[in-house]
Amino acid sequence: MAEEQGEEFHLHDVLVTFKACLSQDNELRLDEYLRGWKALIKFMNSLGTVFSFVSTDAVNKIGILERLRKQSGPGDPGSMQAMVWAELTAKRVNFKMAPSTDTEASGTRTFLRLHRALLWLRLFLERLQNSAPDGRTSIMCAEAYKESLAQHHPWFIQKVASVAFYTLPSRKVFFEAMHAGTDDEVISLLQEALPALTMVYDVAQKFYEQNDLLDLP
Ligand code: 1PZ
Repeated sequence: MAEEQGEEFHLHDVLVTFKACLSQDNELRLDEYLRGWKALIKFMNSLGTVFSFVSTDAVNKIGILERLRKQSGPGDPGSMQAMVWAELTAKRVNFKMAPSTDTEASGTRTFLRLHRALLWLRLFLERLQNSAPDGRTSIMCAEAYKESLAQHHPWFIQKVASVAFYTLPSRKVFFEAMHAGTDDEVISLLQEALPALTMVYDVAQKFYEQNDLLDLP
């Protein structure tokens, strides 16, 4: 796929990938989802090393899901829903305890971690899209975090995150790093990307909610 070529991040790649994530009957294709995440990590890394503690965890979780994808048999449809059903049937999902190793971690709880982070991204990009040219990314990021991931993180992670937000580059640098043209072009691409991202998020949210999986440790 085009988005895996070269090191530079293009906002457009994320859009294409997240648009390709859902099948007509709303099956969420894991390979596309993980590809979208990898593009996002590339973006985050292009902003500097301060966020390595964030990207290390995300990269790790992408790795867990990729490994599970590789292990799945030829009949596997490759969707998030199929993975969750298979794990539930095999009693691979631990409802009581967090995994102590990566190999113990179910795909179901690992996907949930990325899914929660996707809400942060969505809230952050919404703010970025509507921000004034002198808008502060650190504030947008902190607000989005408070409304999403923070609710699932222990206080010490919240503290580290809140300090890290102050080191975020400016709106101008963010826009440039997206490699999508002028500010107006970035904004119109965001306007297109956000509904695609939201649809993917909503499908997963509804599925986890219906199956009572939103609080997996
Ligand atoms: C570009 C700016 C990036 C700001 C990112 C905002 C996210 C804030 C802070 C997150 C700290 C993550 C440290 C690790 C936390 C883990 O404990 C949790 C729970 O996993 P568990 O311990 O249960 O196995 N991990 C997560 O919540 C997943 C977090 C992934 C964050 C990825 C954000 C990526 C954003 C893409 C940027 C374009």
